[in-house]
Amino acid sequence: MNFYVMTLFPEMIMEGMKTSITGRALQSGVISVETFNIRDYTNEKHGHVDDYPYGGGAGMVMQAQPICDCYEAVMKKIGETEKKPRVIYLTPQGKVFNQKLASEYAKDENIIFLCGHYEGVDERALELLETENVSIGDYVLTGGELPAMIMMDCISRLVPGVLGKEESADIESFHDNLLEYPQYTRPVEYRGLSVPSILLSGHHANIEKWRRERSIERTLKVRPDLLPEADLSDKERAFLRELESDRKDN
Ligand code: 6GU
Repeated sequence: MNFYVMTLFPEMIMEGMKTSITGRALQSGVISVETFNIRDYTNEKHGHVDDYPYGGGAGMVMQAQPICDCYEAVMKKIGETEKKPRVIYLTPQGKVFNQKLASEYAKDENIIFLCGHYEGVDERALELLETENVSIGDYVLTGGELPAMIMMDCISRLVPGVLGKEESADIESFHDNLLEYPQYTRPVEYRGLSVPSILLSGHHANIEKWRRERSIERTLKVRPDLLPEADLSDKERAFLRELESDRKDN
């Protein structure tokens, strides 16, 4: 998986990506990240990349020229490909990123990100690059760099070889539309709080059942919107109905 990031803050991207699991994947070569500084491509003699919006209004708009020239440099670097690489423009005006989109993107060989700043990007640049506009949630950030890093992190862990065998085991964790059960490690007692005794019992079937129930409970409490899509057994459905009626009673 090769990521290309068009940005005004390349050091921010590299500093974030070279840490932890993505850093290890960069070292081993299963993923690559290359940044392109949009400012390097401006024809404006003072190095400006933005200007006032036509029609007035607050803030500045990133101009089409440096972005389009930057994009051409990226495409030249990628070279000939079977299909046109996806160009993702990070914007709160986009469709919302999720695990399903991540799995789709993880199949690509090359992905290009365009990180915007200021009040946005000249719409013609987005049209010319045929961008796919993506948001990471319903809140507003100062720029597209953090969203690009979040997306690269999420996509990377789906690329074969990025996670170790142990880590890969829970790659499906969000797929079945249930939140994770609570985890505990040593010691058995900490500040008066004990590990649930069932986890020390060694009875694998009971532990599995307990974990599934805690997952269902937690999902009902904080993400009930996920439950209609969750894959539950008849017994688990009955357990859920019981929880729901308990909640109504209280
Ligand atoms: Cl992709 N960009 C910015 N600037 N803010 C956001 C976002 C993206 N997604 C959520 N908020």
